[in-house]
Amino acid sequence: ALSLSGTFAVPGFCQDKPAAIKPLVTDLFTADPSAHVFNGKIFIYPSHDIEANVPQDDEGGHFNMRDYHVYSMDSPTGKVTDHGVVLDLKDIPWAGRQLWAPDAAFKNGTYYLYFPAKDKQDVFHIGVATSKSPTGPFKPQPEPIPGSYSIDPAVFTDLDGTSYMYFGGIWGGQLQRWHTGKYEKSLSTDLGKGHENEPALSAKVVKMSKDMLSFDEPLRDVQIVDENGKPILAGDKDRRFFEGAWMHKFNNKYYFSYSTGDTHFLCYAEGSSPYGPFTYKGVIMKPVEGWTTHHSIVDFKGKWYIYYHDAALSGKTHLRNIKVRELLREKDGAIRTIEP
Ligand code: FUB
Repeated sequence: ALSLSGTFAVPGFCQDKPAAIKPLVTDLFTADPSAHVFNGKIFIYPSHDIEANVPQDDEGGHFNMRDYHVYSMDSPTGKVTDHGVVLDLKDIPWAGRQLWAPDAAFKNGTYYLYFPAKDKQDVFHIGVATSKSPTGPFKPQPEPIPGSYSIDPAVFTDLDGTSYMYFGGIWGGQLQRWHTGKYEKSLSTDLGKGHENEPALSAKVVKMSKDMLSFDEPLRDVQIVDENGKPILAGDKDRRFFEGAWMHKFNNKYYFSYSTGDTHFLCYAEGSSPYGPFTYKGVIMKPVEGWTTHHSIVDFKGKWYIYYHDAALSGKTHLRNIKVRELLREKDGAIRTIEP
């Protein structure tokens, strides 16, 4: 099979010999990289992992992050510049703990940093902070986005200028607790035993308001269906949505990608509208070192790149490091599976 953009994407690194892929940042632990091209440069908005000495649990209590840094690069494999702390937990009036995977967007001459955090009652919501520069510092809004919950916001702006937020994550991300429309604390991981043959819990998608600070409509489910048009089931753990949503558009098709969490795949599904439904297509990346896997996909000068993380640097699942490699496609747009 031929790729559209060549096999030797990253200078000196062969797609088929991944051992050479190096962490982009080595002086801090970083994860969940959301990469964007602003003004011809790459900006990365990652989580900043720290050792907070919180014991590991199924709710991700050991991911106890307290601030965000922004990184920039002139090219996907170029020098990485750390722009320092751009938002700190102590400056977010509503937030209690756990600054998880963020994303960023640009509109109206303003840069928006979207981030999940637990409020003071330990319920995840999504906040937004603004800056006139892609490198911050970002000033948080006093309250989370009304109607937001759960984790892992990813904001996609279509060619017509409309922006959409995709978000959600089960287990520690608390998406299952909102299944009935109101917060239900007793659901700790997913819908639980006996629900395996029901449609899996869905990520959410919503159009953003013009000022990018609120939602413009009710939330919708991001439906993922199989090749027969049937919803992916909750028991189908190799394919069902877990967390880490991302959207990109290629050749007029919408590619919704995500992590399967406890089965550790990055997968994708394809659709003809930003709202879906999306048909499951395959695995983008097989399991990396560490429990979590999380990515973003970005076009830089006609080549596509995947930013992701693993835990190779520390050997500890909550102390991760971000990496990049080229994303290769077959002629029909299908994404070639990466063996990390
Ligand atoms: O970084 C904390 C959480 O781990 C993220 O929000 C998830 O996507 C997973 O990567």
